[in-house]
Amino acid sequence: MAILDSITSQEAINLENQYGAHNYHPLPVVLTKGEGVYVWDVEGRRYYDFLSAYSSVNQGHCHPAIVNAMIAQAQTLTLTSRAFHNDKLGPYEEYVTNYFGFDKVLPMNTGAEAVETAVKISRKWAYEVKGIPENEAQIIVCENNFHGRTTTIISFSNDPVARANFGPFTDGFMKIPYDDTEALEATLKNNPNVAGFLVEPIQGEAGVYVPTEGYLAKAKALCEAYNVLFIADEVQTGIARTGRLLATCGNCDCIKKDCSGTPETKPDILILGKALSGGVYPVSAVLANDAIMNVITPGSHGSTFGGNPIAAAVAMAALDVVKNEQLTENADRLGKLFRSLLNDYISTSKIVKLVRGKGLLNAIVIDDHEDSDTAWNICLDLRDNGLLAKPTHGNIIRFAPPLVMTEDQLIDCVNIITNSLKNFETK
Ligand code: IF1
Repeated sequence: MAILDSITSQEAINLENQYGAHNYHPLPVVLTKGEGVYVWDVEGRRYYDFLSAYSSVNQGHCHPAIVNAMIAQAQTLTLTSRAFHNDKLGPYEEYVTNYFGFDKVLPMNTGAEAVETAVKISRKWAYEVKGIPENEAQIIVCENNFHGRTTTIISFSNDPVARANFGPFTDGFMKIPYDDTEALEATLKNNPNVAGFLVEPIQGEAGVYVPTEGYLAKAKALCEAYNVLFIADEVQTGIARTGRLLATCGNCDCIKKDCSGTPETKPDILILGKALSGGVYPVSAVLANDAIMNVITPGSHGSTFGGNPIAAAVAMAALDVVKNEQLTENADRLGKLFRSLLNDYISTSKIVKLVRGKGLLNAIVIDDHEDSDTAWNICLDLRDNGLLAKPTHGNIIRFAPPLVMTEDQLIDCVNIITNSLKNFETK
């Protein structure tokens, strides 16, 4: 059947319902175009995108520099597999390892693949370097984590919906409360076979939980003390989203100078995805220094598309945009303005409990029980007022616009958000 050259929103939704697996419950809006901070639906309505494809389009939708890099490479050489070398992978590997300050990178495609890769590297390091008995390695994770949807990753999730009827699960993971270094220390003290501690610097899906100041530094120090790998999943928090190049960067002035992270919180293994490509192509990466990455030998890990020429060209262009357009500084400045303006509203609100976040990764908590539909209805109202956002768990609405937003656009969005919230203050 010829692809329809124009389609109504309802027709598109009907096709998805009939022919697509029902693994999402999207907001009822059908998008057909994206540019910068805006997206348009098939009826021509324009919206501010306040989700950024879960922090993938930090550089704005269809950034010309990134798209042009993809077009140029796509017209030249798209994929060689790793059976042969190509002229883009080495230059990209040099570029991205220097950009983040690590010796080596293992290129993958999705965030979950990168998390799985980090798990495998940590285990192999535990057996071959640390000397943990084979098949005894443990990785510590946090309750309410989100690291992806593969069977091994949901094995260490505590989200019943993400786990239901997908067993049996993978062994070798221990859960502790998030933002709790005492629990981490106790677990490290009582378990000699820990390979690594896998943590989100901010728990995104759980509801944008920002840990207490010093948590990451203390966690890294404990990992060092117990010879355990500090593994940071920055798939969602990385690439300038939180007002630092990485959320594991400390509060130094790295946004003012070239810096490869703060030593006190620099991870042993860094996991990146999403905005590594500006949302143009699936690109993820695992970075580590030689003492860890050199456990990987030919044949021990791989991927057909991992490190392909398009991914390499797109990622270099996407990271260039972050530096050239000073997106880290912009996210830091506009994030502070966003939370300040929202707090002004919250001081008189009966339904919004708080706003929290870092940089342009923020969320508001609606003062309602988790399974109420208030947050969903607020997002429908926001859609009707020209802004797209979606609740994360029940009563929490995440706000994550592209980092290319201007101050005037942000103020316009805050007005849209507060006007919609006012419609629910009396309900
Ligand atoms: C969905 C949100 C969820 C991630 C972190 C790894 C991955 C993700 C910290 C896996 C992916 C996406 C997945 C998407 C919704 C979105 C998400 F937090 F960003 F909102 F689910 F929690 N680490 N997050 O956030 O990366 O394999 O998807 O490339 O699965 O519903 P991926």
